[in-house]
Parts: sequence; C-alpha cells; structure tokens
Amino acid sequence: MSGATGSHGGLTRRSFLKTTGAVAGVAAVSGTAAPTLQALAAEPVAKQGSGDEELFSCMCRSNCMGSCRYHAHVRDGKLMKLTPADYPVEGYRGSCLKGLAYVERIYSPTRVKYPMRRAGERGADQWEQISWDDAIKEIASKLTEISEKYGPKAVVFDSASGQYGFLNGIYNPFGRLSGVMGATKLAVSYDYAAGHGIDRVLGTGDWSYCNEPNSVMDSSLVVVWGTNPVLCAPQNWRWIQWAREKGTRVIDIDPIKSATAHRADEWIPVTPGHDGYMALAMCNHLIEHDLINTEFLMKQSTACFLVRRDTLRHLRKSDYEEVPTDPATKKPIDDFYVWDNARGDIALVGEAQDPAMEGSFTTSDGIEVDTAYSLLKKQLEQYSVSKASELTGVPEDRIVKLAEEFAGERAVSVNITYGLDHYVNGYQNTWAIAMLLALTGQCCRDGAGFTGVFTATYSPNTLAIWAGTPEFKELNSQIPNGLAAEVFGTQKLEGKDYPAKAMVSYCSSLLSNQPSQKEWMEKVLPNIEFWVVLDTEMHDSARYADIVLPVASWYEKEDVRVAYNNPYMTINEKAIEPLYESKPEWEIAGLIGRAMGYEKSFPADWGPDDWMNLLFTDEVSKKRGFTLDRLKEEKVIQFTTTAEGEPHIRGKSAPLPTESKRVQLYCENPKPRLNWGQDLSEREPHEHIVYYQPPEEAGADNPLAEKYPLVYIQEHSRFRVHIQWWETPLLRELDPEPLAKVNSADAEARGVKNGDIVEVFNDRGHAVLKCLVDESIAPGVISIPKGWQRNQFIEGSYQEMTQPKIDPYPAASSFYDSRVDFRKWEG
Ligand SMILES: Nc1nc2c(c(=O)[nH]1)N[C@H]1C(S)=C(S)[C@@H](COP(=O)(O)OP(=O)(O)OC[C@H]3O[C@@H](n4cnc5c(=O)[nH]c(N)nc54)[C@H](O)[C@@H]3O)O[C@H]1N2
Ligand SMILES: Nc1nc2c(c(=O)[nH]1)N[C@H]1C(S)=C(S)[C@@H](COP(=O)(O)OP(=O)(O)OC[C@H]3O[C@@H](n4cnc5c(=O)[nH]c(N)nc54)[C@H](O)[C@@H]3O)O[C@H]1N2
Ligand code: SF4
Ligand SMILES: [Mo]
Repeated sequence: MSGATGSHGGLTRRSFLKTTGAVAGVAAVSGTAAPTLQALAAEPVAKQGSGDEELFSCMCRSNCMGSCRYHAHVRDGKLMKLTPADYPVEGYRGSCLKGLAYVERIYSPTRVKYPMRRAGERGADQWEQISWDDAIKEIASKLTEISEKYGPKAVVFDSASGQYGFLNGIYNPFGRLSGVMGATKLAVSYDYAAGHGIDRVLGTGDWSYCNEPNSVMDSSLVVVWGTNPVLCAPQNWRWIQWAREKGTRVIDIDPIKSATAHRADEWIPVTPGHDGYMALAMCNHLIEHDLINTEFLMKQSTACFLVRRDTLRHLRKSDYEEVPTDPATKKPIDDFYVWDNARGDIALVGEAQDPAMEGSFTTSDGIEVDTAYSLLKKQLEQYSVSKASELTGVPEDRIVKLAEEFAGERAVSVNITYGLDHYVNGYQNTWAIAMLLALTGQCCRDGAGFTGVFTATYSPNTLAIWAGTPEFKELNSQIPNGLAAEVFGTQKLEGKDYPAKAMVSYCSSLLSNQPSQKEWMEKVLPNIEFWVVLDTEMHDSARYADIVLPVASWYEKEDVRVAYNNPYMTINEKAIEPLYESKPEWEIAGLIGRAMGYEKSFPADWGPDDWMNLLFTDEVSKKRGFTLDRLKEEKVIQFTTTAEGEPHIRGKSAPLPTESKRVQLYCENPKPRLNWGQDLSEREPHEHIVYYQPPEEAGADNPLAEKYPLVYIQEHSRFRVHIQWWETPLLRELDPEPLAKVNSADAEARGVKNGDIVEVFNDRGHAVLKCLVDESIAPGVISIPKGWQRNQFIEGSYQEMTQPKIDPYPAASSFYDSRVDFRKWEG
C-alpha cells in the first residue's frame, strides 16, 4: 500500500503535473531529462523513451464503478498495450485485468468489422456484408417509413450503460436524432432504486448521494451493505482497505461471503430481501432507547417541521403570506414553521426559541399539525428487532449492537451500491438505511454518509447535443427500458396503444441485460420490425438484429468523460484509427441524420471537436472555465470545488439540495422518477414516511418459497462488466464457463455434486450449466455470476429466470427478487 499517507485523511499528491503542458514546457526549456510523467504531458502527445512509441491519454469507459485512466502505447498505428495513468491524487490511479485486456477486444477476430444485414431467419446468425452507403440508406428509409406509418414514437432509441463518453457513449448525438424525429428515447432502468430511496431523505436525486471515496479515511466504521466493492469497485475498495489499515472497522452485510466479506472485520450474513425491515427495526430500537442524535435532528433535519393533517404538506410561510421567487431557480423562497414551546404557538424555524421535536398541535387558526419526527416515530413503532431477526436470520443481539454502533461510532460510512437495489422493494431498503443515518446524525460531515457511487458534481451540457438544434421536436424519454418488453410485446403502454416497431441500440444489449429473457425472445422479437444494433461485438441483441453496424472501440475515437468515484473530468484521446470499417457514433448519427433530411442538425462539416465544444456551452462550464481546449491541454480537470485531495461530502461541501437544505424525515412531495402515465393515486398518500415493503418474490415468507426454495442472485463478476469482455481470451482462461454457485446443503439435498451439470429453473425459464458447490453461498441462495451470452450455456440462459417487475416509483429493474430451484441435468 502506498497511496494513503500525508495530508487530508492520509492522502498524498504525487508528482502529477497539475497543468501538465506548462510543466512539460519548463522541462523542455531547461533541457533536463524529462521523467516519464513530464514526457506524458507534452503536447500534443510526447514520445516516450528512445523508442517510437506514442502515448495517448485515455480511460476505461465501462460501467464499472471505477474510472481508471490509461495511457495507450501506440507504435506504427497499433495499440501495443495499456498502462495505468495517474490522477492528481495518487489513490485514484487504478487498473484491472479487464481494463488491460481491452486490447484483446480491439484486435479480436470476433469483432464486428463491417456493416451487416441479416440474411436468414432472425437469430439464425446468418449475415451478409453490406456497404456503409447501403446500410445508411436502408436505415434512413426504414426509420422514415416506420415513423410515417405509425408515428415517430414507434422508433425507439435505446442506450444504456456500455460507455460513459459524452461524445460517443450513452449521451451521444443519437439523442439528437431521437429529438429531431420526436421518437422514443428509452430511459435506463438499471440501478435507479438506491438513489430513489435515499433521495426521500437527502434530496440528492438519482445519483448524487455518495461522498467521495477518499472520505472513508475519516470514518471510524464502514458498513458495506449489499455490495461487493472488491470485485465491482476495486478502486473504491482500496480506500476502505487503506482506512482499515489505519484502524477503521469494516462490517459487511451480505447473504454471500463475498470477496469483500472475506476481507472485512466482520461478515453479517442475511437472508436476502429484508434489509429495509432490519434498518427500520434498528431505527425504532434507537428511538425507544433514546439513542438518536437529537442535536443533529434539531439543527440539520426537518424533525421539528410541522406536517398539516389536511394537506400532508409542511406548514410554511407561503401558507400565510406571499413569498418572493428566486430569480435563478424560479422557485419560491419559502420558510417553514415549527411549534415554539416558549410561545405556545407556531414560529418560523429560525425564530423559534424552544422548538418542539415531538407533538401534535392545533394552530391558532385551527390547522392540525404533527411534527415530522412524531409521525416518523409512530410509523416506526411497528418494526421490531425480533421480527427483523426472523426475516433476515441475523441474531437479535447483533441487530441491536449494529444499531448501537451506528449511534455510537464517531463516523459511519455506509458503502452501498446495488445489491439492495435489485429488488422490487429496493428503494424502501435504501430509504430505511438513509433514515438510520439521519436519526444517528451519520451524514453531512467528514467520514459519515454514503459511499459507493460518487458521481459528478458537475455535468457537461448534454442537452446542447440532444436538443440544441432548431429542428428539435421533443425528447420522449419517460419510458424505462424495464418496460420495453411490455411495450414491444403488447404494443401498449398503460392500456393505451403504443405501436413500438423499430429500435436503434448502442451501448446497450437489452436482450442480454434485461430480465426475463424468454419474454424478449417470444413476445418482443416478433413485434420488432426493424432493429439496428451498433456495437463492437455480436452479443445476444446483435444476433437478433436486422442490421449490425461496426463501431470504433474506446481507443479509436475521442471523447470526454466525467468520472464517477473520483473527482475528475478527462479527455479521451483517439489513440489509433478505427479498425476495419468501424466508425465513431457521432459520425454514424450524422450519416443517418442527414440521410433522413436533418442536415441542419447534423452539419456535414462538423467534426468531433464541434460536438465536444457543445458540452461546454452552459453557464456553469463558462463560469468555471471548463473548455475543450483546456481539457485537451490538461488532460484531467478536477470538477469538485474542494481543495485537491479533500473529499467532497454531501451536505457539507455543498448544502443538501432539499428545499429546506436539511435532511428530511418526512417527504412532502414524493414523485416518481419517470412519468409514463402510471397511476400512483393509491400509492401517493403512503409515500411520505418511510415504510417497509416485502420483496416481490425473494421474501423468506413468500408462498413461492415452497415451490422455488432458492433466492436467485446474479453477482457481478470480476471477469466481466455486465456482458463486456464476455469472449476475451485472457479472461475466459480464468473464468471459462458459467457456473451456478450453491451451498453444499442445497446440493446434497438434490443429489448434486461439485462439477455436475444442473438445470436452474422457475416458471419464467431455465439455464443449464455447471454447478459449483461453494460454502460462501448461504443455504437457500443460488448465484450465477452475470454477463454470459446465450450461446455460452448448454441450454437457456441465466437471464431467463430473472424478475421482470419494476416498482412504478423508481422504475428500477429488480433482477435479484427472483426464486428458482435446481436439479441435476439428465440431458
Ligand atoms: N467487475 C465488475 N464490476 C462491476 C460490474 C460488473 O459487472 N463487473 N458492474 C458495475 C455495475 S453497473 C454495478 S450496478 C455495480 C454493482 O455492484 P454491486 O452492487 O457491488 O454488485 P453485486 O454483485 O450486485 O453485489 C451485490 C452484493 O449484494 C449482495 N446482496 C444481494 N442481495 C442482498 C440482500 O438482500 N441484502 C444484502 N445485504 N446483500 C445482498 C450480493 O450477494 C452481492 O454480494 O458494479 C459495477 N462494477
Ligand atoms: N440478471 C441480471 N441482469 C442485469 C444485472 C444483474 O445484476 N442481473 N445488472 C444490471 C445492471 S446494474 C446494469 S448497469 C446493466 C448493464 O447493461 P448494459 O448497459 O447493456 O451494459 P454492458 O453489457 O456493459 O454494455 C452493453 C454493450 O455496450 C457496448 N459498448 C461499449 N462501448 C461502446 C461504445 O463505445 N459504443 C457502442 N455502440 N457500444 C458500446 C458493449 O460492447 C456491450 O455490448 O445490466 C443489468 N442486467
Ligand atoms: S473495469 Fe473498472 S476497475 Fe477495471 S479498468 Fe475499467 S474502470 Fe478500472
Ligand atoms: Mo449497474
């Protein structure tokens, strides 16, 4: 370990050149032998050593929870290798075998090399090579024809999380094509429950709830809750490891003794699906035993705010008088009332001398109110430690101790990614944990709060790419891709006709990554008249497409990325020319756009810089001096506003985005993430105060447990990011085939031995694959690490059995909320 000594929270700054170009210039003038880093910094790209190798500043762009920066070593136009490149704070440098092995994906013989048209039956994997001209003509005429026949929304653009570049990744100019057509742009439904639940408390939206990873250096306890950072966020895990070496304790809560559980100080095994209940029981225990952080609650939460029984809204200044509007946000500048015991009457929160945290009152004008805390306390009374123990299998005394650790520790970070999210009750799980942090004051200060998915505090101007054209019509982006199967399958949305007929997919493989794959095969595919897939690889979706277009790989096209889990924006230089006939997305979108008649929106003379410049045209970028030129010169720019190395802490580095800037115990205005016309009128009144909802299928007490006794988890694998790297030889050597991992008790009960071929099944489908008997898996749980393609199974696929239901509030996919059984495969 080397990265954790020095200034803030044990960080050092190595000799990364902050304004690298400038320093390299100095080196050149003084004539000193430039050390490697200085050499890297020269413009446009320096030669290294005596060889003729050029180095380019690039990065891994998968949806791994890391953002590793790489140097691409290029000789004679060939990418020789990738080596990890520095960030200004050394601890953020990172790499993994997948990142390094990307070279094999570029030069893979199985790479999509030229445009292809389906030649046989859909899915028969018979293709004919066609020219780009023919491909573009065919796509343009088909999309136009379908749009004219069924209306523009019948054309569906699908991008998910395959690549986070702003020019060629998920935010690329296909969004503009969708906008000028008035087509449908699917919204992603992966990983949206966690943030939705936490938003109810911290107001931090879908993504912005985590502190920077280095904040754990200030934590006394890290609770890793339903996530496996050792495999899934290794660069994040290292901070936890470094903190641990300094004395921070690490507890891991997981049904599987995961790679992370093996490295924690303590592993608390749980029965899947009920963590939310346990967190609420912990909250109740702390209230009952007077262990909550009253000072925090009074000063930094809405505990003492009053909730009107008539409107279910807070009693606020604007209930009595007109309030001014903030010219910047166009929102009212309001204020909130509390009950002032000193006056025996209401008072504005800043003016009360002795605000009441608890109680029910009637104002002098007859409005009945309760404090937010009183409502919460009453709600929590129903959640008991004994029931929590029954549901989760965690002993009662351990639950109590955990609750008291939250109350007593100096600073607790809950490391949370998406294990708890992947259930229909995912947002209730994380809402409950956020409430636990609120009641114990474990947030909005150093070392306290959530970590796991630290996302940008700054976003480039994607809207300028998508909507910044006079031809823009509308962006229909309210249908989650988790509903795509239903919409395509039934041609209806919420009972109304929705003729979805064509799809254009990039950075996404819905057929691989969406649940209930058989439904896709049987009900969706027959209704897709025309499917265009842009990828480097022939995955499950590409195999069922009508046209497959070859795209340039990450190192064959330029891009801008704003990282997560570190505080930097980076330039991604084009290291080599696109191989074969592949092209970058900005160019392909332009070709199709112009062929459809949108010349104004896709000017023929625009190059990548014209598109990337749009990203910096918003006021924030201007104010902060972020430009493409600057990024090209410096390669890496810190987007957070804290001092270098100082962690960004939600609610401390910037105020919480809630209306009151306080932590919310009561959610005044619960809104669904997306609006596609779903009816929430019955749900809405219950969404103000945190509550427990059992999982759809996984629950220990679910009747389906009799027929399908095992909860089915699909761990994210060390060897792939979703499907990416699924056929990369270096990784297949280590992980050659899909495995169903089960406990010996479950294997023995079915007469199955390690290495046997088994069939894993439920009513939705099956998978036939090798069984790995593994004591790390709890009895009653089965895991098939995710990301394999259909042709890698003996029969079926791991994705046939997964849960298709999504809750209409977060609209988040719920893969793990599934039950299955397995038996020895007799062929
Ligand atoms: N190598 C690699 N890295 C990745 C990815 C990848 O595929 N491969 N995917 C990336 C993406 S997009 C994501 S979303 C993240 C996912 O990152 P993680 O959320 O860390 O990934 P999972 O494998 O889903 O890990 C979740 C853990 O939660 C546990 N779990 C499941 N159900 C429950 C439950 O009910 N309670 C509790 N307490 N624990 C439970 C599982 O057993 C598992 O160990 O990883 C990212 N990083
Ligand atoms: N059963 C089950 N299914 C799951 C999950 C689970 O836990 N269990 N997890 C879900 C989660 S959390 C997520 S985030 C999703 C991820 O699902 P997706 O967002 O679909 O993610 P990937 O498989 O990483 O990438 C999809 C495709 O993008 C392509 N791609 C990469 N770079 C580029 C590029 O520059 N241009 C183009 N055109 N394509 C590119 C890759 O080659 C890959 O084929 O999977 C979900 N699916
Ligand atoms: S997959 Fe993740 S850990 Fe590996 S190189 Fe890419 S960003 Fe880094
Ligand atoms: Mo994800």
